[in-house]
Amino acid sequence: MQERKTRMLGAAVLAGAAVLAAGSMTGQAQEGPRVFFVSPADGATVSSPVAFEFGSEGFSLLPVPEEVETPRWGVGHFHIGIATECLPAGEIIPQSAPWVHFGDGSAVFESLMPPGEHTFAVQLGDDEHRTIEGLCSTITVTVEE
Ligand SMILES: [Cu+2]
Repeated sequence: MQERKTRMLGAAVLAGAAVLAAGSMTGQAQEGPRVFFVSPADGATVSSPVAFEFGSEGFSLLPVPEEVETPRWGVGHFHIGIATECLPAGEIIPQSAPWVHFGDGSAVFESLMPPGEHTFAVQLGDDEHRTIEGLCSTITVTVEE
């Protein structure tokens, strides 16, 4: 009888741990999906051509289909804004400078840049290239002579 009680207590402790784990997972989920620069780091000094790598969490990166009837939910592709800031949510990202689309689903890019301090934006767009709330981040780097 005593042994059984101990086992039940063990189960209760495990259940408590599971609740705690679920609680911390909920905490992560509240942060939601995000996009970011894997490199360069914000504030870094780099040489030209500048090599970029984009990253994301909580979002599927897939090539844009040839024909889009309805943009797929939770799916998008990267865009880089060169020497510019994030666009507001809900806007269509222009198919022209300073924006470059990665409709093939890629996450790397190289760009020749003049020396000086430049801001870059990585912004997610859906199949219609429309920006999504919260899915953009910027870095400012210094390109050396
Ligand atoms: Cu696009």
